[in-house]
Amino acid sequence: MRLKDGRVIRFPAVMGILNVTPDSFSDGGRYLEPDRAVDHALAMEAAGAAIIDIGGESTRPAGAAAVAVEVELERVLPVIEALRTKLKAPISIDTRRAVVAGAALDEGAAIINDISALRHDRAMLPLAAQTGCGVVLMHMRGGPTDHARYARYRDVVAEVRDFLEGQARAAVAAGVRRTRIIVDPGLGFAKNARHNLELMGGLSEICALGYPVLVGASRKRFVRAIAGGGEGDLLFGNAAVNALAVAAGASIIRVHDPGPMVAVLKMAVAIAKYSRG
Ligand code: HH2
Repeated sequence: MRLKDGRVIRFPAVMGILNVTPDSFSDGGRYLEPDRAVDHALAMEAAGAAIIDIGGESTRPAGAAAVAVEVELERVLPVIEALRTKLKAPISIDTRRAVVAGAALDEGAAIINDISALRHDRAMLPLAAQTGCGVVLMHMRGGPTDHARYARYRDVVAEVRDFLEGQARAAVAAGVRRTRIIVDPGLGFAKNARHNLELMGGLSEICALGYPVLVGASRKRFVRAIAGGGEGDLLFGNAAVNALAVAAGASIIRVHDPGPMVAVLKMAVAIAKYSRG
C-alpha cells in the first residue's frame, strides 16, 4: 500500500501494538510513560514491525472505561511527536475520535485505525477523505463496553463481509481512496469464540472483497481459551492464528510481539508461494 507521503507498506506485514494506556488487557500500564512507549515502538520496528499502532484508549471488553478526549490526546501525542524523527515505519492511530485522529495525523501518523469503522464520530469520515490517510475499517457491533451482547449471527462470515464491503463503499463514496482502505473482521468484538473461529475459517471470503485484510487476534480471550493461558501457550496459539491468516490471504497481522510473529509470517509467506489451493 502506498501512503500519501510516498512510503510503501509491503504486504503481508506485521503491525506492532503500542497501548499507551493503564488498562489494556495484556500490556496495560507498561507503556504509559512516553520514553518507555517510544523505546518499545523502536524495538518493535527493529524486530520487523512495518506499522506501529498507537492507542490511548483501551477497548478491552470487561467494562473498558471511556477515556476523556484530553486524556487520550495527552497519552498518544507526545509519543507520536517523539517518534516523528526516529521511526521510519508508518504510525497508525487506534482511535474512534476525529479530534484525536486529526491531531495524530498532524504529528505524522499516516493511518487511522478505527474499531468503529468510522461510525462512532461523524467527523471521522470527512477527516479520512480530506487528509488522504490510510484507514482501517473494523467490524464491531455496539461499543467497547457492550459489544458482547450483540454476538448473534445467522452467518457471521457473510454478515461481517457484507458490513465491511458496505463501509468500504461508503468511505469511497465520501472521498477515501479505495487503495488506502484496509478491512478487519474485528476478532473478539461482538464475537464469541466460535464466531472468531468461523471468521478465521472463512477468512478467504473476506479477503475476496479485494481490500487488504487485517487480523488482530493477539492475546485475545478465544486464543487463551483454546491454546491455554500460559505465556508459551498464548504465543504459539497466536502464531497458529497468524500463520493461518496469512495462508488465507491476510495482509496485516496486528501483534504485541513482532519478533516471533515476523518469523511466523516469513514462514507462512514462503509456503503460500507454493499453494495449490
Ligand atoms: N483489537 C484491539 C484494539 N484495536 N484494532 C483493530 N483494527 N483490530 C483489532 O482486532 C483490535 C484493534 C484490542 O486489543 P489491544 O489493543 O491489545 O487491547 P486494548 O484495546 O485493551 O488496548
